[in-house]
Amino acid sequence: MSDVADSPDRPDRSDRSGRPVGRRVVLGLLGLGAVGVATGSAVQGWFDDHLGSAVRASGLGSVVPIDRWRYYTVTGSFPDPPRSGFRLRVSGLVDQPLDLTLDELEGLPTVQLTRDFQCVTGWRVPDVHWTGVRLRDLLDRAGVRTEGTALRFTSFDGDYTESLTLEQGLRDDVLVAHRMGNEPISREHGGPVRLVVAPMYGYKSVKWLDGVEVTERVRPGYWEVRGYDVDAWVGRSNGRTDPAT
Ligand SMILES: Nc1nc2c(c(=O)[nH]1)N[C@H]1C(S)=C(S)[C@@H](COP(=O)(O)O)O[C@H]1N2
Ligand SMILES: [Mo]
Repeated sequence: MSDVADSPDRPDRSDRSGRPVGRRVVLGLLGLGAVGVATGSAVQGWFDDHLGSAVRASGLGSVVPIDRWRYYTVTGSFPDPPRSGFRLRVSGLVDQPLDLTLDELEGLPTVQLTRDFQCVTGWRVPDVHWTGVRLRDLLDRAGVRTEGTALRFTSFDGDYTESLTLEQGLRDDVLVAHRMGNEPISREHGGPVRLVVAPMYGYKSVKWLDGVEVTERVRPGYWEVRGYDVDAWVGRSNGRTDPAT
């Protein structure tokens, strides 16, 4: 997946192995060192899509530590939304638009969720612990009008967008998260607030979330207009309907 292109590729404190073994090392292990040297994002994306699953299926996954975070950003930089001026807006087809400060958001009833986080390119981080507000609770507060059947999410980065059907967005395992592993969500992971769509691939989980708009129909998001499935259920979607671009 070409979202690797602009992303630093380094482990953080969540890395269980503590060893920063990159794709190039994995490629070397597979005897594809030459490909690794030529590595461009397209090659890496191809590797992730085609060999990542093969590595796991072969059992090599148990010796190759592929379960660590990558920090992604499509803009080439990591925004740093100020905590003080932060607003989360819930707008569109609602009776009562919301415009929440961080304090207000954090003051709402919270829920906890521990789930594997899986990127469509093949990496997965087990048992990530999130704290946040159920998206459903925010939508209840705003009052979704009958014409509203879908949700559009925006990021403070100005570029990234995502979508869900309203039905998907009302699930128990969809959070507007403000804590990760019992700490505020880091800037790199999309803090102060990120969407967490636990049953779907990572691209649904918008970082630096600043807007939720109730819409009349699904408007495909950033990766979806680039060929990825709108319904991104882990294991039930192959994530991509087109060849890599
Ligand atoms: N704003 C924004 N949100 C984003 C992305 C991005 O590039 N920008 N990448 C998505 C993808 S493809 C994945 S797998 C996860 C990665 O989350 P992480 O950077 O915290 O590891 O964020 C998702 N949310
Ligand atoms: Mo991803």
